[in-house]
Amino acid sequence: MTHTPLQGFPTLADLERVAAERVPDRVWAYIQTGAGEERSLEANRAAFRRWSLRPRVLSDVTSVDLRSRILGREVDAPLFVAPMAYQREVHPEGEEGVARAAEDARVLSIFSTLSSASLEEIARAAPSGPRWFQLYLQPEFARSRELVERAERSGYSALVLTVDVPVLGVRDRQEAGGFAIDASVPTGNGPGVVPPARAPSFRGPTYELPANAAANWGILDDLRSISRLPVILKGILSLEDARRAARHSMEGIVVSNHGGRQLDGAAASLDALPAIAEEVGSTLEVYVDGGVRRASDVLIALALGAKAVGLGRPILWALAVGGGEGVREYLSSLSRDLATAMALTGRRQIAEIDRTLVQRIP
Ligand code: FNR
Ligand code: LAC
Repeated sequence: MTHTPLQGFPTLADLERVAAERVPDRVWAYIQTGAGEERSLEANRAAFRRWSLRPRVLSDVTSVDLRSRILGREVDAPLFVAPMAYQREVHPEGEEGVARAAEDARVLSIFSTLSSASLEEIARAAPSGPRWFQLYLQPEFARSRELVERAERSGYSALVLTVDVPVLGVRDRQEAGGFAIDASVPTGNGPGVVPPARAPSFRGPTYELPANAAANWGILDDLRSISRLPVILKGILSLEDARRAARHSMEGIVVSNHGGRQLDGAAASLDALPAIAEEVGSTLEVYVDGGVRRASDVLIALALGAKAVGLGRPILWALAVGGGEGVREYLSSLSRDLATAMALTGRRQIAEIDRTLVQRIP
C-alpha cells in the first residue's frame, strides 16, 4: 500500500490531536475558538446527538451513488468546503492545496475574502472547480465590487455573502492565544481588503462600527446590479430572514452559526435547519454547516432538508497534518463512509434520503 499523509490517524479525534501539535498555539486557538463560553460551538455537536437514524433493510445496495446537483452543477458528493480565512497560517499549501483537493474529489469549495492566497491564485490551482467566492463587504462598495468582478473573471460560479459578521464575535480563546483578526495577518486579495471590525467603539452615547457594518437588505440589489452570479446568503438562523432571502430571490442560503464563532448562545445550525428548509426549501437551495464531522451527521442534515452540507474545522485539521493531500484523503474517506452509511440505511441515491430517515430522540 502506498503511504498517505493521514495514515496512522484512524479516528477524527487523532487527526484533531495531531493537528494541534502541527500548528503554532496562536493559530490553533484561532481555528478552534468559539465565541464567549462556546455554548453555540458545543450546541452544534450536541444537536446531531438528538437525532437517530431509521435504517431500511433489503433494498439492494450493490450500487450507491453520491452524485448531487448544487445550483445545477453536478458534484460527486453533497458536501462543500466552508470558507475559512488565512489558510497559509495552517499549512504552506493553504487555499491552493484545499482547492486542488476539492477539485480532485469533485466537491464544491468556497474561499474567503480573507484568504491567504489571492482569489486568482486559488483559481489557477484548481481551474475546473467548482468554486464559489465568499464576500466580506468592504467599507466602500467600490472595493466589494472589485472583488466581485475579479471573482467573476476568475471563474467563481457563485457569490456567498456572509451576513452574520457585522462585527466579529467575542472570542476569548482566540484573544488569549494572541491571534488578532486585523491588518497584521497577511491576506492575498490586496492591501486594501479589510476584515470586519473586532469590536464596536464607544463614541458616547452610542457604540459605532465601521462602514462594513452598514449593509441592509438593499445591498442585495447592489450586488445584483454588478454581477450576474447567483448569490447565497451565509449565516441565516431565523425563519424571518430565510423568508426575506427568498423574497429577494436569493439562489441559496447557508443555515449557519459560523461554527459557533459569532454570537454565543445562537441556535445550533442543525436546530434551525428543519423549519427553514421546510418553508423555503422549494424556493431556494438550503445548505447547512456547523459541527458536521462524520457520515452520519451528513445523513441527518440531508434528511432534515439540506441540499448540501459544509465542512469547516476538519478540513483545517487535515490541511495541518497532510497539506492538500491530507484534505483530499479526508474528503475521500468521508465520502466512502457516507456510501457505507447509505448502504446501511438502504439508500442508493442522495434523492432517497428523506425525512423518514431520522427520528428525534425523545
Ligand atoms: C471560519 N468561518 C468563516 N466563514 C466565512 O464566511 N468567512 C470566513 O472567512 C470564515 N473564516 C473561518 C475561519 C475559521 C478558522 C473557521 C473555523 C471558520 C466559518 C465557516 O465557514 C463555517 O461556517 C464553520 O466553520 C462551520 O463549522 P465547523 O464545521 O467548523 O464546525
Ligand atoms: C472567522 C472570520 C474571519 O470566523 O470569519 O475567523
